[in-house]
Amino acid sequence: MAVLPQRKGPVGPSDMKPVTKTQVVIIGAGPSGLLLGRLLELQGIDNLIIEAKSPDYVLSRIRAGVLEQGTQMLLREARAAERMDREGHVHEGFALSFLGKMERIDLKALTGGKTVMVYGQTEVTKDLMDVRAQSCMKSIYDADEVMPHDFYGERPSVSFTKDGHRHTVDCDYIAGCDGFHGIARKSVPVDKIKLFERVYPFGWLGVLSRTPPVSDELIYANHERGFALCSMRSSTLSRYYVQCPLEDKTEEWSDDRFWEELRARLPSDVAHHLVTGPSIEKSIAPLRSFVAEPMQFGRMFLVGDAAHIVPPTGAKGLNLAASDVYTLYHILRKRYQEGRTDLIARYSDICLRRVWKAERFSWWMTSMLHKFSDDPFNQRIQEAELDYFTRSEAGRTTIAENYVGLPYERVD
Ligand code: RFL
Ligand code: PHB
Repeated sequence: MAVLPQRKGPVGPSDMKPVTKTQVVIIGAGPSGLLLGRLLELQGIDNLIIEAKSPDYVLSRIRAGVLEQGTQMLLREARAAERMDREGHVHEGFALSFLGKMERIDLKALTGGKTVMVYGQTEVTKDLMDVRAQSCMKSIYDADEVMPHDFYGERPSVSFTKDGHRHTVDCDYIAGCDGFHGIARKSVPVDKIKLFERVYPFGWLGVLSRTPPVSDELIYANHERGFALCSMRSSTLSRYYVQCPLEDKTEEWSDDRFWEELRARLPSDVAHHLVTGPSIEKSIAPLRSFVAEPMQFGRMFLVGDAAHIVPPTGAKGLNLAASDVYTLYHILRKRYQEGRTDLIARYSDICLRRVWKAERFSWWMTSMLHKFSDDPFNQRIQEAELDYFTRSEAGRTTIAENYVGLPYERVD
């Protein structure tokens, strides 16, 4: 029987009775961990979230902006979508820019009515934190030395240090939702896991500014100077990116330099309309493709960035995390409500089929849109590929159906 807290909110064990047993321990309070925790809670499945950082730190990370319909559906099922449905912006298309022109991908027309929602990951995380704070499920933030144990046996546990005290929580299952640098994947014996990786020779310099977006829809730009992306969070908040050398530091990029470089990579009529202003956040992110196989190790599952990373060019990372959550949520629901222990072993295969397709799309978009070398041959090939795909309805449909998100596989 789990010891549940009587107080609401993310509190540590120092000021309340410590939890010693629960059904599912979730490591990491990013979007994967919070969404899984909430969906399990609504099914009456007891869970504890253990997070290494503080709530403010988790909320300070500016990341994804584009949600597939499957991700939106899950947030609604989690009853955490009220603000998304009110403040998010439905996008029916986006543009690919190359050779000084723009070609629109009409997502809605090409996919039989599917669209995406522009709503920031920070807001998704905040909404999920808020619903968790109102529930009786417990979250422990600022936990040190988090460690999963005995997941190949019948009685796994997770230990951690909080306020100088070491704690251990027994559980039935562990969900490793702790991102690429987390402990869950690293605690798997090396002979039980296979890693696939591609590191790209450039990064994305991202800027958030309180300026109206240059366009109503996202623009992904191929240019001989390098890739650029025009995105947004709202009608008054823009998010822009330019490809930059990996070794660059944000201090080397004054706001003026950033705006000048962005303008140079956009078609002139778009550049002309760009409204600039002081940056309110500026960061450089490396680009990586990465997959860990399998994604289940006895009674421990890897979920989201803990198991796979995609370069952000296809807007797939958060959405893939959500589809893992969908699969694990249904497997655990059927395990607890119908006694279906047979489904546990299917988690990895179901997830990886979708993961590899999103890996392929993200890698392909990255390859087609970024500058990899000074060789002008590569630039011409990219332009030919963009021209070929955007002129053909089959080509546009391929891009659109991947961008809105491939269907989820049913769990039964
Ligand atoms: P997260 O968000 O990394 O959360 C993991 C959490 O685990 C905690 N943690 C630990 N907790 C306990 N013990 C430990 N030992 C721990 N180690 C780590 C961390 O503090 C953290 O709170 O993983 P999660 O939940 O799987 O979510 C994945 C998404 O964050 C990620 O895929 C997306 O942000 C990727 N991404 C995008 N995805 C999209 O779907 N659409 C987009 O438009 C999009 N744009 C982006 C992106 C990622 C970017 N960057 C910076 C990598 C744009 C960028 C620039
Ligand atoms: C973002 O708004 O941060 C964003 C949008 C689309 C992407 C990547 C990032 O493909």
